[in-house]
Amino acid sequence: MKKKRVDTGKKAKIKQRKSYTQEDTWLEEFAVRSVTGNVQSKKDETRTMIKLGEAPKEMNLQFGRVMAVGGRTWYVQSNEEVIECLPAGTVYALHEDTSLLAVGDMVGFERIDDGTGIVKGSIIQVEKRFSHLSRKGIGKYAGEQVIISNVDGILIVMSAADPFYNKRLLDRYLIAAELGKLTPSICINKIELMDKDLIAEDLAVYSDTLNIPLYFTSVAEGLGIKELAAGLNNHSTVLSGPSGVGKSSLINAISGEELQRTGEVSERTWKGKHITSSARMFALPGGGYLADTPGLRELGLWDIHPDDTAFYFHDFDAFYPKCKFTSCTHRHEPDCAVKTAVEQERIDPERYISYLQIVESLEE
Ligand SMILES: Nc1nc2c(ncn2[C@@H]2O[C@H](COP(=O)(O)OP(=O)(O)O)[C@@H](O)[C@H]2O)c(=O)[nH]1
Ligand SMILES: [Mg+2]
Ligand SMILES: [Zn+2]
Repeated sequence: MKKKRVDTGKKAKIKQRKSYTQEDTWLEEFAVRSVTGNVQSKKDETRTMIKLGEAPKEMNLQFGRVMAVGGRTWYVQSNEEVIECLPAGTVYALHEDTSLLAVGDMVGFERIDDGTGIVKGSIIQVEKRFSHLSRKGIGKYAGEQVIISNVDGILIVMSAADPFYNKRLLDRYLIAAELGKLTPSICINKIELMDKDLIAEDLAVYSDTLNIPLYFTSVAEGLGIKELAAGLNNHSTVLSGPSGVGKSSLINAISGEELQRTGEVSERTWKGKHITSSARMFALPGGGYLADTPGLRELGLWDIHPDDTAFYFHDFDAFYPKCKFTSCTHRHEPDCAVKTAVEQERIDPERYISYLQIVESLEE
C-alpha cells in the first residue's frame, strides 16, 4: 500500500469538512490530519500536534483499545475498565494515515487524576494499524477516512428486501476489504422476505467462484443466526452495509443481549454518556469482537488506481493474462480476453458492470 507522506515543511493547510448527508454526520468526529501533521477537530477548533514515532520512554503510558467515540471523547478499554480519553496536545503516531484516531485503534494514554475520583485519560500515542476499513471522504475533503481499524474481517451486510441488496456496492466493499487487509464474508439478512434459493443463485459468483462465506439470516424469524455466530466467534469483525439492513439487530441476536437499540443510527449511549453515531466495538461472550457501524449508502474507494481495478476482481484472474495488450483496460481494446469471457458468461456479466462503473468513478 502506498503511504501518504507527512510533509512537515509546508505551511499548514487544514483540510476542511464539507456538509455531509445525515448518514455522514458522524464523520465530523474524526480528527483530520492536515499535510503538516496537525489535526483539527472542526467542532471545537482544537489542534493536536502529531509527531511520527514513539512517545518518549519516560512517559508512563497505559495501553488500551478505542471502543467508541462520542464528541471529543474516545472510550478506551484497558483491562476491565473503559476510560474516557481526550487526545493530548501532542500525539505520537506510529501510522501515517489521514485519520489520526479511529475506533479499533490501539492507543497509549496517561491517566489523569483531577481529584474528582473519575479516571480520565489523555491519548499520547496511536499504534500502527494492521487492518482498516477506509473510505474516501465526501465533497471537498477527499482524504482517507478510517471507519474502523485492527479487525480481522468484514461482514458485508445487506438485506434480501427492504432495502434490496446492492451488488454494485457489494463489489466496492470487496475491494475495500482487500485494500484494508480484511477477510470478507457476506450476510444477506431479512431472508424470510424473499426466496432464498433465487438469491443464492443470484449471488453464486461470490460463494462458488470467489469462495467468500455467504450467510443467509433472518433476525425476525431466527434463521441462520447460529451459523453466522459460529463463523464470527473468536474473530474480530466489522459489520458494514447500508442502513436498515439489520446490522445492529444481528449484533444483538448474536451476542444474545440488547447491546444497543436498533432502528436508529443517530444516538447511542455508553453507560449513560452520549455516543454519536460512529463505529463501536462489542466484545463477544465467546471471544472476539463485533463492530457496529453506521449505514453507508456508498463507498468511495481510497488508495486505488483505475488501471489496477481489474486485479481486485479475482474472477477475472484467469482471463486478463490472455488479453492482447498488457495494458488492456478491458473496455474498448481488441482481443480482450476479459470481454470475451463476459460474452461467454464465464465471467458474471454483472461483475463486469461493476468493474466498468468503478473504473469510471476512479477516473473522475
Ligand atoms: N423483516 C425483517 N426485518 C428485520 C430483520 N432484521 C432487522 N429487521 C428490522 O430492520 C430495521 C433496521 O434494523 P437495524 O438493525 O437497525 O439495521 P441497521 O441500520 O443495519 O443497523 C429494524 O426495524 C429491524 O427490526 C429481519 O430479519 N427481517
Ligand atoms: Mg444500526
Ligand atoms: Zn482485456
